[in-house]
Amino acid sequence: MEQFMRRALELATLGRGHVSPNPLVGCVIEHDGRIIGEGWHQRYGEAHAERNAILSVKPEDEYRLPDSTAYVTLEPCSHYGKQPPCADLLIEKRVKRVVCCNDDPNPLVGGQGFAKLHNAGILVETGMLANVGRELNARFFTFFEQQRPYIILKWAETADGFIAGAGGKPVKISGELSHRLVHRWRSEEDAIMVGTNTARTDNPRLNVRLVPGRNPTRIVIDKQLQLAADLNLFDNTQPTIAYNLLKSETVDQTIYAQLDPDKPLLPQLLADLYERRIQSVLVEGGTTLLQSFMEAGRWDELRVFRSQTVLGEGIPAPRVRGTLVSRQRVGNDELTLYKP
Ligand code: AOF
Ligand code: ZN
Repeated sequence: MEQFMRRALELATLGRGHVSPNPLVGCVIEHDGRIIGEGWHQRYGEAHAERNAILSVKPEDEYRLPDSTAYVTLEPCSHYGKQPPCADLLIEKRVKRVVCCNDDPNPLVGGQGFAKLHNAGILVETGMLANVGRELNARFFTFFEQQRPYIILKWAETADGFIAGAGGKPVKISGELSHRLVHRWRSEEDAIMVGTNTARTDNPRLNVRLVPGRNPTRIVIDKQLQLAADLNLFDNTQPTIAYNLLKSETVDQTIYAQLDPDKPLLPQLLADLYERRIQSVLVEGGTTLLQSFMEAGRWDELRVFRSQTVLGEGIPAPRVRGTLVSRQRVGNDELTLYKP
């Protein structure tokens, strides 16, 4: 029954901001139309959704488990990671049926959770509200299925289409509310990335200041290692990965990662971020970098702020090649979302 899965999906969202790089997972245990247990994955490294749901079952309801259905938003795991396998727990408690939204794309699990349950005689069903489940864990699915992080492109442009002043001179474009929203986005993704020119002309800190939340890893492209060492990006207050063509070396919190100049850079960079287990990246500019993600077709979301400011001249915003998803006002700015 979909209503139980909807509840499990709602519970899963309670883990947002605390479980990455793990997926958001919720679980509801239903007996004869009544919920007898509920749980969700609350924090990275801690108990999975299924265990929390089983633990919440009252002693007087425990005898009902063999006649109950577990609604889990993701295939129960089959491996020993930071936690023991959820499939084993469901088998031990002898639930009758397990219903899921999606198969786990993590190769450590990938189908083996369902196989374990099935072999133990538990009825298994998957694909319920599958689209909602995939949307919930878009970063996790993109990461494993495409072996690269989920890419969010973001910029702010003036009413006449510029993202910076003449010669790249930084100018204030979007308003205070938009600014705060960007800080919240920064706190929600694993990493933020900028190109060489933006690092040099804006000297950004790329941290989370205007809202509470954790700082992401910073990523910069600096092919010839020409950026000045006293830029905020290299202040060692949070990790920074500097992709370059010259060396691999780690100094304090700054990681120099070397790419091969004879191969296309973007695919190498994405493959390296995959190796480093970075599941999502917010790309904040400038135009060249944003454009290269769009041209390579390697992006998942685009968020554009348009302000009422008029500049007259400057660096033009990249050309959008995507499908419009939504439009909303943020203070005096307009925020438009696109998908590929
Ligand atoms: C589940 N239920 O609630 C979650 C699952 O290191 P571990 O033990 O925490 O395992 C992490 C992996 O387990 C993660 O990559 C994903 O494949 C799965 N997450 N599985 O059955 C849960 N969070
Ligand atoms: Zn598990």
